Amino acid sequence: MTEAYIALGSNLGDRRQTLDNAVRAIDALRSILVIARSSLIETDPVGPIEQGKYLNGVIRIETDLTARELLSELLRIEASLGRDRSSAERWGPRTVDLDLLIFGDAQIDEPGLRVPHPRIAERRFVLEPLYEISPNLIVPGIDRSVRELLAEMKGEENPACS
Ligand code: A4P
Ligand code: MG
Repeated sequence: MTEAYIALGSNLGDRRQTLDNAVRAIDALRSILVIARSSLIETDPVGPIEQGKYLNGVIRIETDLTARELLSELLRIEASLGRDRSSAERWGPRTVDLDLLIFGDAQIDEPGLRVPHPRIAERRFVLEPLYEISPNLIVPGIDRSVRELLAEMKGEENPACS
């Protein structure tokens, strides 16, 4: 069994309903057990595209899937919840985004699969919900805890207080 973390995001449609449905669909798989779930927080959109606010959250799961199998299940669930990638621009609005953040202690850099998620340490909308459920989790490769990464981010934003 591997412990893994998945980021949830939505900024189109009934965001809360969609994310609830996503967690339910993940938990319904025989190969995945959802063991912790953060609150859903409203966040300002990050990135160059003007778009609505997001709801973001994180879940912790246990699974006997491989990282690649898990990602393909996540992509399948995104599609089943109505995410249409054909017209989607990168960083743009989406009904649901499921990102594989961390997969045990794995460090993977292959076409179509990068773990830990390459932007995990820069994103408050990921670190804050992760902090709520796993403040002491060490991010593989970066070798710092979620608590430390969040504290560093706060320092950066307001150097006078660091
Ligand atoms: N892929 C590779 N590794 C992974 C992984 N660890 N997890 C591949 C998920 N996918 C992974 O993903 C593109 C491809 O990356 C997948 O098909 C998979 O094979 P995507 O979700 O279609 O691409 P994207 O989300 O448009 O781009 P990207 O760069 O992943 O964007 P992010 O990082 O997901 O950012 N602001 C707020 N406040 N909250 C948000 O949730 N999200 C984004 C999207 C922008 N701004 C945001 C938020
Ligand atoms: Mg994504």
